[in-house]
Amino acid sequence: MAEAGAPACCKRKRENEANGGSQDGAGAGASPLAGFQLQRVLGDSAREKIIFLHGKVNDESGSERDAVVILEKTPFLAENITDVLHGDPAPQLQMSNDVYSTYSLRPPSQLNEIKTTLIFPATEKHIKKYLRQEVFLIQETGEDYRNITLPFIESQSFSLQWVYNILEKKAELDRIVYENPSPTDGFVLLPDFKWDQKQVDNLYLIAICHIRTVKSLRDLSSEHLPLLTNILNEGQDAIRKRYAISGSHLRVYLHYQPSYYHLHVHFTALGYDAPGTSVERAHLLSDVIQNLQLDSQYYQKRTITYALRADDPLLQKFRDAGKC
Ligand code: M7G
Repeated sequence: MAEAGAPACCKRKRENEANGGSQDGAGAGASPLAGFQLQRVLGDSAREKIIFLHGKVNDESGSERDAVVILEKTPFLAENITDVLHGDPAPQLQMSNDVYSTYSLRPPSQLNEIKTTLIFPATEKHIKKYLRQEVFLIQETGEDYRNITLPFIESQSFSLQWVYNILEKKAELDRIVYENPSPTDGFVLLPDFKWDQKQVDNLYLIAICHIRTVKSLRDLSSEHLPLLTNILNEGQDAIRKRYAISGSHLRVYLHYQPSYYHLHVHFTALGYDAPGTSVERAHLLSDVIQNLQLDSQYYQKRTITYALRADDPLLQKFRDAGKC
């Protein structure tokens, strides 16, 4: 079991990546973003300063393919604030009243970065994932899981290629923070692609287990307790060493339903209101461990409540079965 990668320093890691240090080809060649033709806005949030876009991009053969682009304004870095305030052009006064005034600042481009995620080519399922939709709560019994959900996820799920690329060290190798290489009880810990790694306030890592037969919470039994306790203890330890954040400041949880059916665990900074932490989706790893210690078959038996989007074919399956 070894802590992998360069010494702890988000900033240095970033410079590395900017210089082409990433081993998954990031930065090589022209970006498909340059040819992105906007089709529609799938969703946005003024509060989170994020927008999800569907567009078309020509692939290498010149055929038009679907693409999803996510643009997100990044959090402020305390070390840059002086440059933002004192920058050129000077702040423009918008209004002034008594002790109150508002300004518009136009910081230099290097202080005005936008985190951009591209999914290309994107499938219909990717587009739907980011399309804002009405959601409905489902109560899935163990039997519903076996009769309705399992056949559905076996027939159509997102590709796990990106997960296997990480486990096989074909992608994101230089981003690995920690690895326990045991094929049964081991995992790889690395930054989630939602995190730009510029500040720890919105820290977000994922632990991906080596074992490939566990799809989700539903497949867990007491035989997985060594794996789960390794993820919790060694994951927290590695994050404390790398980012100086203690276990008591981390939210460690699984999603049910996940988007990707290969067991993985989310680590987010407790003070960060990370997407996907609502009670109808997030299951704290420490609770999962305790439940399995009480009953090895806990997650095969219990009813789990979660939300499904209006256009999710799984919701239709539950409706067809008269379950909602
Ligand atoms: P999930 O619970 O299956 O679904 O989590 P969610 O995406 O709806 O939350 C999968 C996690 O893996 C998410 O937090 C994603 O941001 C993250 N993720 C997805 N992809 C495709 C990648 C990737 O290629 N690299 C990394 N590092 N993280 C990813």
